[in-house]
Amino acid sequence: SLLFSKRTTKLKHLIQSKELEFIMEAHNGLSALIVQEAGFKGIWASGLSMSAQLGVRDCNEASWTQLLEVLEFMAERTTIPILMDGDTGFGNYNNARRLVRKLEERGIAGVCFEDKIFPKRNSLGDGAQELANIQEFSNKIKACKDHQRDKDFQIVARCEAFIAGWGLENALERCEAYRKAGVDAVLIHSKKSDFTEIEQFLKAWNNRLPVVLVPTNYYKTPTEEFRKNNVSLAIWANHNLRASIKAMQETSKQIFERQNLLGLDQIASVKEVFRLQNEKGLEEDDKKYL
Ligand code: SPV
Ligand code: MG
Repeated sequence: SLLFSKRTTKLKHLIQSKELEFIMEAHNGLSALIVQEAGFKGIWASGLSMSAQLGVRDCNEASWTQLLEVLEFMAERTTIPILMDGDTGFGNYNNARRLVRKLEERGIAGVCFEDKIFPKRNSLGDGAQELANIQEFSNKIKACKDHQRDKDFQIVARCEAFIAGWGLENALERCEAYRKAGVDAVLIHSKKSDFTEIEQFLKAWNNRLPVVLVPTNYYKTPTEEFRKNNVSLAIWANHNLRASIKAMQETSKQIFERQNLLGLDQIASVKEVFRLQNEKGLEEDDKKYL
């Protein structure tokens, strides 16, 4: 059983097994715990969400050590594996491979690197996107695989060819190069609202390595389509962040307008806050140690 396995081994299984699996976005210790309690087997440490919860843009405004701090809290409150959105690796092969070691030290199970230029821009925005040189990015992947200490630590290569306006041929050429460089899985991204370009990729790719998807924009595609096309992992990439934004906006507005705290039935109780913080665990320890 995988129950007592290392988190890297668990993530490896999620990615490498034939079954379609799902991981859910979290962006701090609390949201990570909430994802785990909901039943998910893994967590996506989204770059968009981690930067947004800090109030900054998703273009590497937060430094990688600031993100490490966030990730450490996420790992502390959970036992399921965390896949970090590592953007472009915060520099060249040397910066990326140092990040890999630091992630291993903090209990993070894997990282996803995308083939763009530092500082990256979010893939769902309207701006132009510049892709990394294929050879340079492949070497970055190889350096990271060579440098990891735990053989099960997962590295996912994210191909942004469709995002940058290139076609199927470029996407396949890139993913094949990353496969040859030794990556564990490929993530093919799209910002189209339909599944067509991803489906064409999946058919042509033909399972050469496990494939990860982020169906934020083509969310209307039935999940069954992913299963039929042998997708390995689907990432629900930003939905806890977006849920919390709406809840906080509505709550702040209501309290501001009414100048009282009546009728806030949608908020969690203070008791629930304590439960999530594991106040009870400390009470029990106090009896033993105080
Ligand atoms: C993220 O969640 O940060 C991602 C996915 O990288 S996307 O926002 O679609 O680029
Ligand atoms: Mg991202």
